[in-house]
Amino acid sequence: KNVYEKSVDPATRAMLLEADRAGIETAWDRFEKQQPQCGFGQLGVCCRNCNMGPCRIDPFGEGADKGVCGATADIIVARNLLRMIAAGAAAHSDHARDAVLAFKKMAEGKAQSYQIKDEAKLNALASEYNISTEDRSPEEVAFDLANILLSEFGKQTGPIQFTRRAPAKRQKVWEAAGIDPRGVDREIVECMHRTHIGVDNDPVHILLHGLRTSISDGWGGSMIATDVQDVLFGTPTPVVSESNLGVLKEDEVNIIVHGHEPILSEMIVAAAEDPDMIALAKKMGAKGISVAGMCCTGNEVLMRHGVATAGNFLQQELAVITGAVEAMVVDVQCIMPALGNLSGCYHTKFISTSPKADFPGAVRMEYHEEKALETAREIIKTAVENYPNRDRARVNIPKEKSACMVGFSAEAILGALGGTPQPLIDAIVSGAVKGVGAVVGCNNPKVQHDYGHVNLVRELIKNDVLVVTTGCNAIACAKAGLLRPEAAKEAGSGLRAVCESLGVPPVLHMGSCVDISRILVLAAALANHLGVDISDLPAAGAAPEWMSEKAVSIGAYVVASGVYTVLGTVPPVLGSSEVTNVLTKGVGGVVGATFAVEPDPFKAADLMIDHIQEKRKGLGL
Ligand code: BF8
Repeated sequence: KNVYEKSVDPATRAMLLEADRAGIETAWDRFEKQQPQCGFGQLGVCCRNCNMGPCRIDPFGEGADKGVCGATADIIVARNLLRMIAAGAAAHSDHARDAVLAFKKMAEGKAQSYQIKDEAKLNALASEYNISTEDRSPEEVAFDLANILLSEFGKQTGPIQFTRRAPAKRQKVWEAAGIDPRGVDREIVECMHRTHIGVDNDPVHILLHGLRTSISDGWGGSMIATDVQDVLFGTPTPVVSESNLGVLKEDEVNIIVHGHEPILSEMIVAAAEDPDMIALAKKMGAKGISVAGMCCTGNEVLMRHGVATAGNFLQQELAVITGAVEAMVVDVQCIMPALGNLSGCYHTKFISTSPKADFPGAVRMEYHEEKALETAREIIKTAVENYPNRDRARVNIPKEKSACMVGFSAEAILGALGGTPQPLIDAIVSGAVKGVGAVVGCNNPKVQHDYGHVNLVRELIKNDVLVVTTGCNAIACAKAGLLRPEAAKEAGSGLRAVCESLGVPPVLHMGSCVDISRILVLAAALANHLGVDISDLPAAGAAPEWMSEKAVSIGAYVVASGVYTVLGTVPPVLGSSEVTNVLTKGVGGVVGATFAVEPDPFKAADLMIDHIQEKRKGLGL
């Protein structure tokens, strides 16, 4: 493949050419070397769950049709999918746990770098949990809230509180199907137990537990992460910024924060503003210090502070290849271990900070809440002192960058509408806005980088579907200029008029991947206002370039919440016709929504629009 076939993004193309010229390998090259990828793995029919195996089922029906224990392709595929959901839910929810632990330390006065930034949200959460706020300091309230939230993770019986934010009709659906979740830790442990040799061997039963686990992520772990982070760092409101590799500076110390947890990136952003650090940068010959984000921690600081985003998942190596990054600072999730070797070819310091995540070739600067700002300062200092090592001859920053308006939390959207979803509902009823499309998820070298994202979103807005976005899709949209209010010109006339009257883009950036919980809250607000279930709304979801296990958990909880979801890359389930049928048809009878797979973004848009039209009819619109 040439660079044009690899990505639609000009900055990415430029850096891929540079990588070729410098003889540097990227994910695309490693992807090529993996071809042909293992057919058994792609179909999901390989089982490594015990040491009688590994076993694999012959998809052509000529060889083994059962593993040593007797597990069929249906059982193996379902079990493998359940383990993917468990891993994805664990990643989101363990992130959430760390946010709550930091929040608790803040409340105890043990993490002085953090404060309560959104007291109104703290009080709203306290009232949701019946925690008294009268005559009590915010920290006392926060302490009680932190303890209750911590206990939610391991709640053994009964649903956790945030799942009660779902419309009552949705909760009944979950109860009827036996998938109303308990605490996310319990559900994940049960996934691992059920998929151990000789436990759960009914594909439908296994998949139902997958839905249950995913709900405990979306309406549990992920939602806890979002809400606690909002209390600690502020609930996002609209802010303007820039995106793509062109945000890196020729004459400043460039620091990239990459990963997922704002607990770290917030402190880096704060420490970079320290006048002593800026003075040191000047002493080193730089004009200043510039922090840019990557992936979801980038989205967190973009949403709250307008910190520019350097790119999405497949651009992480390219950032180093610009030769202009003094430090690539990472915490957890979606960080390629390849960054270690790659940084060694440049002057970039690859700094890992999480006690949970180590990488070959990384400098470890472990990060603990008690000394948050101190560690952040040390990290900045390391980056600044690395500036003189920058080899000017190797600096190659692509010029491309796009403006973007971001920061559309559910609160900000409702606020912009005057505190009630009614204006949006009126626009949907009048047909000016046909419905809402939630487009999210990763990059994947199986797909031309950003092609699926940008084309699907363009097609939706052209057809008057308002798009809400998170994660790497949001960054793709930012780079393509779709997060500017002027992008309303690319929308159909109805959506365009609505956006222009509100001064907002037709694609609303709602945050990181844990912030898909914001989309759930917005969907619940719309459904409750109309007195219907989420599955009745003219709404559809999509993940055009997904690759991570987190995305599998997200897809499952979005469907379990009643939203039809189109995947752009094929999940490893085609080895089982039963599992494939359940996901694309049968599950509809249980939760009122199904999955579809459609790699072509134009056809995917058609599927979503058809679904939206059908739901409009159902509502009599
Ligand atoms: O959590 S979209 S590649 S960065 S997994 Fe990862 Fe996928 Fe990007 Fe954020 Ni989400």
